[in-house]
Amino acid sequence: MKHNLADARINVARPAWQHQRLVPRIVHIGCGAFHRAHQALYQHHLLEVSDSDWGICEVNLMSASGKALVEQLRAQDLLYSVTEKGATGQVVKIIGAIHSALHPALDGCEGILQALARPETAIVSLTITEKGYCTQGATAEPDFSHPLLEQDLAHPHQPASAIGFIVEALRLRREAGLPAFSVLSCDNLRENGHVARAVVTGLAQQRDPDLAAWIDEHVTFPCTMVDRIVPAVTEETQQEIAQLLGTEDPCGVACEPFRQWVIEDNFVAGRPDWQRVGAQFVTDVAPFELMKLRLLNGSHSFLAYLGFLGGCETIADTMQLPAYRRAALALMLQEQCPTLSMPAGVDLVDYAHQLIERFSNPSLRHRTAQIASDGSQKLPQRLLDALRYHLRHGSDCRHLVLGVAGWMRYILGEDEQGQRYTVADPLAAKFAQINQEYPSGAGRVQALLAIDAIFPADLAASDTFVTALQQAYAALCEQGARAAVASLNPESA
Ligand code: NAI
Ligand code: CS2
Repeated sequence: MKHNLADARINVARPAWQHQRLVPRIVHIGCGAFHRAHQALYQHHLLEVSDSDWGICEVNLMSASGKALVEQLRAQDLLYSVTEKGATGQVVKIIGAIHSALHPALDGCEGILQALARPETAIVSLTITEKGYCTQGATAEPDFSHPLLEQDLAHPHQPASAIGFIVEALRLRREAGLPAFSVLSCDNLRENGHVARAVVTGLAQQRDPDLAAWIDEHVTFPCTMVDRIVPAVTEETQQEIAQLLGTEDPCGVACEPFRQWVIEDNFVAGRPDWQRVGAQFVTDVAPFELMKLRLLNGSHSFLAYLGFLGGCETIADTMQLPAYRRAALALMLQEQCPTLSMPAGVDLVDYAHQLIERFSNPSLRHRTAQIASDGSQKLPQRLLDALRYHLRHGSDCRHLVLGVAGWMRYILGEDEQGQRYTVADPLAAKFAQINQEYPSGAGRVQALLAIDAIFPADLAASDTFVTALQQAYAALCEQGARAAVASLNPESA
């Protein structure tokens, strides 16, 4: 069935402009749920209030689902809906910021390289997940043994990774005498722009040091802090969206009302005036990034592992349990906030309380299992960085320790009722090997701590940390997640 939001009987206003207005000045790689509810929506709002002509050429590189989304967007005139769901109601918008949509299986590598290399392209933005940067664990160093980068180096004109496409496109631009573009990472990584710079110039260096030097001189890699809770779309969500719209929208997404975007203002070929629609341009994103990655994402991961093991399907379910609510707030205020130094005027206590309210949104079904995925790529910036701070200062970090213990227990792949489940993580094979050899006990904790792609050597060698972690892991396995969480703050139980 053709889904055409441009002409179907729908209950929502369509974009007031014609598609011809858009010029593809942005190529976005990773047209996932978050991008559709965040960056593309910001651009849509800018198109509503200005004469901007910036449009987005969407590129999905991975998986069949990425290809299906591109085909679906093309089938519905590149329109899709965003449903913002608050505790008291929802707002549906039809987004008209997409100029085109590409996938290698439909357009070939050359189609995507042409889009990246054409003169209009000024920004290449990314939401390719933490694992999409093909780094060596939590470092910013490219992992050249990664299958995607191996393919990029073996067939540089037919790249496989997002990084490989960017390097090859920059080679083509340089050869054609065209200017460079900016690379705008919108992924949940600390110093995401610096990570993008390191992997792009690192891969280029392997191919051609002169190209690497050109990239280093001419391409900018602004850092960003991005924030909007956008759960993966479920069948139930799709039905809700269809009800609200009056027609199905397989590209539709649902999210919370809150959105925030803090961007380093460092663009070599210009940028949209996103500040007109709520984005903040700053010279130093780092404090905002650390605040968000530690307070929001750190407590998200804590709640995901301990909530899933405690029988909570969603984050909102964990907020119904007083011990979990207290633990999340204590983690933020007592163990994450002391590690931060914010510009004047930022109220971290208020931010923490707002996060608890956001997590409690009953209309968003953000699954603990989704947040629990890819923990090997998330733990360092969400929990381990703050842990290292507390070990240096000799300060209490029992919530952070239990969060790590919760991750170690979760990746066993069996819940507290003995039900098996799949652990989604780039290191899942490594975990399965350890699970086989060490299904329980202190040996298991030691074997996991020895994964240097996750745990820095100083942390794994800290007697204070290892002792606390062994005790927390043993208690978690003996008492269960709910009791272990309750024991964190017994005085206020
Ligand atoms: P999603 O699963 O809907 O989309 C993931 C996108 O990344 C897809 O387009 C997929 O094709 C692409 N991708 C996956 N692995 C890749 C790889 N190795 N190379 C290139 N592309 C790859 O997930 P969603 O919700 O869009 O999240 C994506 C990222 O956005 C997250 O990992 C995070 O970094 C960031 N983010 C997500 C938020 C959310 O609440 N969902 C909020 C803030 C940031
Ligand atoms: C979540 C994030 O899936 C996860 O790991 O913690 O996607 C979270 O929803 C966003 O960072 C919120 O901005």
